[in-house]
Amino acid sequence: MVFRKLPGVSASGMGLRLSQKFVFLLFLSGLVTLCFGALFFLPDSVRLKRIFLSKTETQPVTVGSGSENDAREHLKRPKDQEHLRGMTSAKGETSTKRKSLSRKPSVSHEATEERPAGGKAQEDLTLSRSKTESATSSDQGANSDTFSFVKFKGCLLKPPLGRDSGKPSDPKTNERREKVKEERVAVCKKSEQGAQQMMKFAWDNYKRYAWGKNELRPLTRNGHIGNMFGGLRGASIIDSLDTLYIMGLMDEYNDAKEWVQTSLDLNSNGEASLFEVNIRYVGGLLSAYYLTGEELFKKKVLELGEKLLPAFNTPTGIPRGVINLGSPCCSGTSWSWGWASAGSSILAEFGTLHLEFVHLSELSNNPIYTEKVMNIRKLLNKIEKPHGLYPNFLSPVSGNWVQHHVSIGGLGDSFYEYLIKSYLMSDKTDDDAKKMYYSAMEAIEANLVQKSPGGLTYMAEWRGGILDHKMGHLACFSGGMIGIGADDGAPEKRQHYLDLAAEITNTCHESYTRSATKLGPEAFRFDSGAEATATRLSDRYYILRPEVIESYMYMWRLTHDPKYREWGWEAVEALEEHCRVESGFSGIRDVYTMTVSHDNMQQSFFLSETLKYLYLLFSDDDLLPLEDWVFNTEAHPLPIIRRSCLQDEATQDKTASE
Ligand code: DMJ
Repeated sequence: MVFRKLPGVSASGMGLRLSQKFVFLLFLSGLVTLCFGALFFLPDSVRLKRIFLSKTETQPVTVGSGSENDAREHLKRPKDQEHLRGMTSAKGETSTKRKSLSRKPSVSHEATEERPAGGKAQEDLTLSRSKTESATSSDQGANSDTFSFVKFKGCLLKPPLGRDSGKPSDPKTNERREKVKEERVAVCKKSEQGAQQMMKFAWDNYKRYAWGKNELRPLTRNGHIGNMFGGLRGASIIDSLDTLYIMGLMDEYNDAKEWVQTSLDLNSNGEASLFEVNIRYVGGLLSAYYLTGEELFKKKVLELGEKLLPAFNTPTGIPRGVINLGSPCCSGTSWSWGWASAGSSILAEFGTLHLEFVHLSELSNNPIYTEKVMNIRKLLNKIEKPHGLYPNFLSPVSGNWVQHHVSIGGLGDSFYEYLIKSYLMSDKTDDDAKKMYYSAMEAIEANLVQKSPGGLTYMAEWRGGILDHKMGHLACFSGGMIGIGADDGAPEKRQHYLDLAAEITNTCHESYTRSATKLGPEAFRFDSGAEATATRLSDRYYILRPEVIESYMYMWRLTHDPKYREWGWEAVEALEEHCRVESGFSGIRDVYTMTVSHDNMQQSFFLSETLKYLYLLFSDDDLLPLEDWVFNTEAHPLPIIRRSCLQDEATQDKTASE
């Protein structure tokens, strides 16, 4: 730049007029500011930048603001972070992986249309799935306060779908797995329908006859809406998203996704169960998001989560069971179930929100969801528990127990499940949940666990001190639950818990083998000479429930005892023989008779849970590894939150750039 000499003014500073000096200084300071500002635009690796800018300025902001962390006091730092190092081996590796992922072009779902077949199937599958995953290319949270999907993926120990989508090396097991998923294995007894196997058959019929409704009525070939979800629709679609995805049924997954995009209406008027909407819709959308990174699912689940909050507006903060999500007149009003005594709320309902709500806070960066469920826990911790047990009914007004009925089956079940899973999902930092779970287990063992004269271990129900020697099908999830909790209690009790888990699972298997159809009844008894059989007509039905198979799956993963896969296969054969009808799968009214009567309902949890657990049972353990995922009570996988890793990510970024 050339400065022209002004007439009559010497070039020396002394010769300049005051106003000229001022202009010159202004120009100089502008130049300095410009040069310094330009530093921000240099790549991270340029030395000058590192000299001039402090550490904090170069680090991207991570998930979890101060206030959010306050609300998550229970999520303390893990005791041992060594395993996280293994995950990222060289710190730069994570960062590089992340960068290359985010460079992928954003491809919409038409890229996933090819369905794999034959030998190249797995390769194609991975490809088509990864194209779907590229929806994350514009990772909105990568450098902001919002959730970063890419960072989250970097904190998983293993790839969610395993090396080869969980394909087992043993051909017989692989054949069984294929049968649970779709076609190709002609072992079906009803040969006409044999071309299409379980998940694909169930899904195709739902799509054909009940698309957009909540469930399929497979005999009458129409849709069912019911009254559990208020005005919400498409329960089978939301419940199937993750199952379709992990099975690699990508055309079907894309149809489901498109329905969510175009037709899922969350402003529906009607009486919805807070619990059911949470475990199926919130759980289903969360899993779909965490598996695929599709922003659509995140957007929808956050919208829905917000609509659930008014249910907590009670004197104690214990939510009521029913909520209206809909029209401007009634949105957010909530009330208790008419059948629940004295306007009470139900333990298994308000106690089965924790996993999903913690993830809602994670995704929204809003602590309110975690606060709501922590408040429930606080109250439960405070009140007196008869013999250390948690009764099933609690008043949301007074915060007191309403009756002394205790059950690990219906009305109580998933409350216990969510205690141990909250602990596991917090990367084993949520010590309150841990304490509550193991002391509840002690009380259950002292008061409910029984041995029958024939040597079967079971969980009785407790009515104010009197035992009812009955175990519900629902209670059969507890084999798996006790199994996954075995490692983290007192070390000397590890084997004891594994044995108890195996015994309960065995009893539930007995309830299946002792029926004519080899499917288990809704409830079985251990009195008046009965051993794991239903004695009442009203308990003889089977509605495609998953709990027994769920325990097989966990016990297989924990022990690798082949009997669990054999038991799972027995269930597949029984389902095929008795529950498969021309246009889908149906529950049956009496498991003890071979001339079955169908109930004309393909429950959405059949697609979400029963078939998913069967598929996982016949897959390698690296498909949704338990080191990274916990399943919500509707079998929707949610990732373990590795707080320290999410925070360390920023450091990794910086180190990588040096
Ligand atoms: C599912 O919706 C869930 O597993 C719930 O926790 C209990 N009942 C059904 C399946 O039986």
